[in-house]
Amino acid sequence: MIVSFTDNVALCSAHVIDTAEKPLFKQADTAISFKMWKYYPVVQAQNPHKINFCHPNWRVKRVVSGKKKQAKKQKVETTNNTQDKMADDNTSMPAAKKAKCESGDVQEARKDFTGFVVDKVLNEVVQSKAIFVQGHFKGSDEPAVVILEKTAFDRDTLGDMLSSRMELQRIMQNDIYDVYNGYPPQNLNGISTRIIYPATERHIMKYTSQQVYLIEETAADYQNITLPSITSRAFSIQWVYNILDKKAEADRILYEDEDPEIGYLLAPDMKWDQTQIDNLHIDAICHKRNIKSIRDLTEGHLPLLQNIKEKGTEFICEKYGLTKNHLRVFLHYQPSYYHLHVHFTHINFDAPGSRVGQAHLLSDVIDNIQLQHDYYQKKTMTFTVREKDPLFQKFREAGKV
Ligand code: G7M
Repeated sequence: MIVSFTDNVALCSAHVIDTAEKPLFKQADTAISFKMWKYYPVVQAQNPHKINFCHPNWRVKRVVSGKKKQAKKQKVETTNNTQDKMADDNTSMPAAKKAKCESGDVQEARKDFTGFVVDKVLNEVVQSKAIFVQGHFKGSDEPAVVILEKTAFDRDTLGDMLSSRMELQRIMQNDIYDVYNGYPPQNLNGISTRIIYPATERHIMKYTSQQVYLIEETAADYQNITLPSITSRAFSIQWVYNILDKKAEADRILYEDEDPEIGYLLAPDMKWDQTQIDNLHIDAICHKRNIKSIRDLTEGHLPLLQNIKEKGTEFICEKYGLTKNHLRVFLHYQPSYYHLHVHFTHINFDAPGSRVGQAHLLSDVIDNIQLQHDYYQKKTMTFTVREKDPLFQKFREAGKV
């Protein structure tokens, strides 16, 4: 996409739509000129691949022309700062592939799974009706992980579903009991589909069915085993920086406090489809970039933690008509991504990772630090870890398991 700005005119060749899929500009493939400023002010335009419109329903659907490759290269260079390197996924990924994974670019949306080949089923969770598949796209030697999960019902569309639009095929009938397979209309029959491509060996391991272990990590274990492992083998946190820099998911940000010390933004977790409040899952991602996990938290971070707890809770409660007693607000230890973030989930939702051994309530974390300023530097932390996780291997090598 080529975008240039004068005082009040934006030139761009992009296919811009509103969320109701109504095209706003028909000349999608040709450069068009429109008085954006007057009617629809642009709030951010430093990144030519991302324009944020003031109108909340607007987004750029797809880029149809322009100097995409060149922009991509520049962006990778500028985002590869020292801190990014610390959190790189170092699992033997070639540099070119890594650059592709970690760029701030918005990739063009896929329309279907054309060319996808299933290689193996990594895991299947019957309770949540989810399946984790490894495969590849024809012509590519890079693996992909696809996660399919049946979504919760949307109460607002039940009327539409239980109508003549739902086809029924009888399975059995007995007295007053009638059982069918129902085939709802396509727009009510979505499956949450997440694609990780190219996936690293670590992603494949993460989604592979495996034994889980409980580990007790002393303060010394953290320094000697966990910390070196985070530095060299943790998942990339480029996606977090993309959100903070508004290179991705900018239109999904719900709330932002821009303060560099105590500020954060709230965005729906990737796993929440936002159709049901009962499985609400929002993440608070802090702006400060050097807090890896609970282990780094000291009393200096209390204003940040309190700001997340108070303002974040207040915002979510007001937006979704909840009270603070409806929310489970917690941090993970170990997290998957070592950039401090806090999970807000609905109390009715048995979210993955909300169990003992992984979740730490934010209010307890604040309280513990208030009781003792270096609580999390001293405490023995107990956590669950999967057998194929490199961290587990490190604890095993150290004779701790
Ligand atoms: O375990 P940990 O506390 O690190 O949890 C990280 C959370 O980030 C998980 O609940 C993921 O679903 C969520 N997440 C992971 N990715 C890659 C993304 C992403 O790209 N966007 C959003 N919004 N959430 C993500």
